[in-house]
Amino acid sequence: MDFNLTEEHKLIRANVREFCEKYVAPIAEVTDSEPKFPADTVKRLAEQDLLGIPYPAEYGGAGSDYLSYIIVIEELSRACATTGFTLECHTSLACYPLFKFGTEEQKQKYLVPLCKGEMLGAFALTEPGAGTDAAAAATVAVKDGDGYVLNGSKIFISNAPVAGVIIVFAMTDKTKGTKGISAFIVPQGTPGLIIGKHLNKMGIRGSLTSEVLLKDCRVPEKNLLGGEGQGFKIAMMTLDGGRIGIAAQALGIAQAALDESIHYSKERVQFGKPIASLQAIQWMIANMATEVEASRFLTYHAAWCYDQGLPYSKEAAMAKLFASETAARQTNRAVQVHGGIGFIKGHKVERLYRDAKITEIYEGTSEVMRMVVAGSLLR
Ligand code: COS
Repeated sequence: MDFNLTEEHKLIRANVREFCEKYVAPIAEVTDSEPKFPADTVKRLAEQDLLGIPYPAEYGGAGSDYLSYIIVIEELSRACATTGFTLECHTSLACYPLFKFGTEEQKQKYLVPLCKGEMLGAFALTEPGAGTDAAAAATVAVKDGDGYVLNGSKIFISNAPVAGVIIVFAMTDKTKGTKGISAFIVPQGTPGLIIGKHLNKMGIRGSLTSEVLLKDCRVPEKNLLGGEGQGFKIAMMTLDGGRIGIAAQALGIAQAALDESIHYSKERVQFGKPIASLQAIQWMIANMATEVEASRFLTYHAAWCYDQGLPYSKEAAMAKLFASETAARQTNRAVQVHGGIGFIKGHKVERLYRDAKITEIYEGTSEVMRMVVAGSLLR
């Protein structure tokens, strides 16, 4: 067993860290406070060939492995959780279903421009009445001649306002439950596709999240992704990979909380000495570092399973569960180490504290992660 990263992985981390120091960290505060979508950073990521990291070069990707992609998300999120998530949502939730289930024509038309960074992608599954119970979708797609007409509403759809294409899930046969859901490729600008209200979030504030409304939105039959009734399986498989991405985002946030706490505790003097010399602080730092390292092992292991072609649904759920709860705990501790200053707007740990929360919720809550883990152990 070798716990070392390869030279290639180390190089990717070093390059992305340099990129973050130059372009991401300096605008992270403004990205959060205004809030402002980091459009220039996304352009720069595209120039660095980072918008389709784990997909083959023939589809415009970088042809790297999943672990490389996970390291990039971790490093971006360490500097700015909004930026890490924007890339994760695009790569895991929009590109993956096209790569895995798309026809060659669909890949050429949509996956290639997504991976080249000519447009961003989004994934529209959640509805006001169908969150954790994803199979309760009320959005319908009715076959009409050589196409489908979609009607319904989606909520909490990240990247939707800036996406060139959205993967939309809708019921084609309500009588069949999970087997009645289908996935559709809906390009921005399709009549009847309406980007609704922008949602004002607690954290990852620079990422754009909105409602998506479908009003007699007609797509051609060739925009059906996979077969009719394949939608739930496509969504679940897509989310399995996405959960490793969110684990990496949480890992980056937790690492940043640890970095800030180490730095501050060495500088801050109380009782005539740096607070790092106090056992209360040392124990907090030791606990933080241990849990961050455990998150990293779980997350990299899940990515390794993906790369080896092994099952990774349970591993992804464990990684996301542990890394997201670790991020929430560590950012809380980081604010505690900082005291009053950590509670003030504009301080990095105040932002990290808010950014961490969503990792316990999206792409499957911690409760769903426990269901997936228990389901795989007890079946
Ligand atoms: N990969 C492939 N297929 C999967 C799968 C996976 N990871 N998970 C479930 N399936 C299949 C099952 O095999 C089953 O197929 P069969 O009927 O052929 O056996 C089918 O999907 C239904 O599975 P199940 O009965 O487990 O579905 P449930 O409705 O009980 O849902 C949970 C299970 C709660 C785990 C699922 O709905 C879920 O993950 N919800 C959270 C959704 C989510 O993450 N939302 C966030 C949206 S993006 S921010």
